[in-house]
Amino acid sequence: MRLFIAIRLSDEIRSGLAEIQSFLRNRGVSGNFTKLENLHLTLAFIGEYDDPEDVLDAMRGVPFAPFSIRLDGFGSFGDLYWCGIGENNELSAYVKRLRRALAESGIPFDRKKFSPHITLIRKASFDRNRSFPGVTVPDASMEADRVSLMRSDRAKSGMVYTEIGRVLAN
Ligand code: 2AM
Repeated sequence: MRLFIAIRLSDEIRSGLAEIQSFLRNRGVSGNFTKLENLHLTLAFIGEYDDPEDVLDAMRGVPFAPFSIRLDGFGSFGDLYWCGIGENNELSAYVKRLRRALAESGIPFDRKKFSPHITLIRKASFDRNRSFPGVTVPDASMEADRVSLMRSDRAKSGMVYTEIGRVLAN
């Protein structure tokens, strides 16, 4: 199964993100817009791995206190558009410890540098003769008090992400 570790987002954050998506859609940006229920913040992408219990054990070995995350910044990686998460020492420290625990348990994961973002549109395109619309990121934050192990499946209707386990903050 295809696995990743993520923070699931509050309704408030997701509706803020949906506002950005509608704004862009209304100004002529097209592409694969992430469905509301699929919006999440990935902390580590594991990929194909058939022992989720192993991953949960590694996650349980990394205790954390609840911390706050806030939407901040908008940008792109090529044709993928994202909304960022504000500079956050607690989040980066947790991700560092989490990734170390995965490595120590021999669980593979994508080692690309962690750059906290929520993907809003994949394969985005817009009329290059027009300037890209200026996005205002809504002021929205949430308390992260759990981290989820997610399974990703490709369905006819698109990607389906299912939480298959979670660890709670202390
Ligand atoms: P993305 O939104 O930047 O594509 C499920 O695919 C989640 O894992 C997405 O949030 C995706 O990030 C993230 N991810 C990180 N590295 C990935 C990789 N190498 N392949 C696929 N998804 C990856």
